Amino acid sequence: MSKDYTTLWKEIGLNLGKHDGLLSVLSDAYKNIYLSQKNRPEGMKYFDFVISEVHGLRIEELYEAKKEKRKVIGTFCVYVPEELVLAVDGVFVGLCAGAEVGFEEAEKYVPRNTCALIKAFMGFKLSGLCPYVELTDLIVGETTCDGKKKAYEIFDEITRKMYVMEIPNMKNDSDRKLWLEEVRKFKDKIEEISGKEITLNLLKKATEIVNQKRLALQRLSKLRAYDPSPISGLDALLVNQIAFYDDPVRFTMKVNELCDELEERVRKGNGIAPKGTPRILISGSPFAIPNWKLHAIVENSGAVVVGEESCVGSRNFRELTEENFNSLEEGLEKIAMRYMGIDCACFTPNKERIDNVKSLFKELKADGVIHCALQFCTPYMMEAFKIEKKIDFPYMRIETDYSMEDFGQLKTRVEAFIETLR
Ligand code: BJ8
Repeated sequence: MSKDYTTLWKEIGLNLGKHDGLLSVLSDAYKNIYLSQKNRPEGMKYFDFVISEVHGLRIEELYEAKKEKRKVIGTFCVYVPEELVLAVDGVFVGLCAGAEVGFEEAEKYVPRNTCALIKAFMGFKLSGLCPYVELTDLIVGETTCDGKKKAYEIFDEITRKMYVMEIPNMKNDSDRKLWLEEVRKFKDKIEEISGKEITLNLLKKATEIVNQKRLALQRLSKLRAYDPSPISGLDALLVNQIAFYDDPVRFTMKVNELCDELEERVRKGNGIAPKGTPRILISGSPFAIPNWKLHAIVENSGAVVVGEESCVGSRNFRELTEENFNSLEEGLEKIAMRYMGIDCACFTPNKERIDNVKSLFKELKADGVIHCALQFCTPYMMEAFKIEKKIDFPYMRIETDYSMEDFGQLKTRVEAFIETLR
């Protein structure tokens, strides 16, 4: 970290002792997993810096933003429309956590067999380790899976900051109407909390900013289709994770700079692994920071990850919001429509997801798919079987969590799978 942030962390109310311990574990993990990679693009230096300052400079930025009366809005899901938060000059941050931290505390509130993502965000808060939660003015949940729905009720008792958007389970006309109404209500809530009115121009500008971010991530994704891939899956995953934390305009600029460099690499045939290295598409539950386990296993087993069919991945940037609206109401409709296009496993039926896995496999010229569901995540565990029956390419299913206990066993299975692709 570039400086000592202890005073700031104390003021926010973090548990300083535990927090120091967390940072030291994370910094070791980052060195081992990320900084040990060979031939990384220069452009990754920015993202290394962001990670090193994820509880430092970025927190200070949020703190300063609050002093300027800007509102910090935390979320857990890609269904929450970022455009509306940016339209009031708010700061939009993801609150999902990807480490087995504070689980003992979390298990005092939720059953042991709750998915790791839920236990992690609760555990971080209950252990006084998440500066983002502490700085939020509003935390927006959504009625996706049952685990999240019920966890938000408890999280509200702990934080008193929750607002929950109702997300339908189907995509019929009546569901779309309900969702549009939810988007309208969210606009009202954001206006109320920020004390600012969302105008047509503000919404247009915000839509453009979010679309530019998605376009940069699409550009990065397309570059991974080359063989050899110019960037490792680990590095691309990191960029996709940081998309939920960084300032969107700065982030877009840095991703585009990275892509300029990757294009140059492609021209020179400079890949992260030799041409012909087995190429893996990972599909399934989201990978929140610092969940790098599966990517590390795959890339240390002689393959390269070329894409993530996940919310920390293509599900976050695949669709743009149409910008050609001429009234606020029309803008809200376009936003509602864009977000209803997301293919989370919480929907039924969810045929789009199978189609999207197939087309991503083809676009990225993958050799095999590893479907990864977090343990106890029923929607993704169920869809893993469904996808397997509808595809005709190499595929393996895994269920895992944030612990390292299954590392060896997973590595053996992944190595055997990669061997079949050679
Ligand atoms: S749009 S995937 S971000 S809900 S892993 S908490 S589903 S039991 S995170 Fe998600 Fe939105 Fe869907 Fe994406 Fe539940 Fe599964 Fe846990 Fe999950």
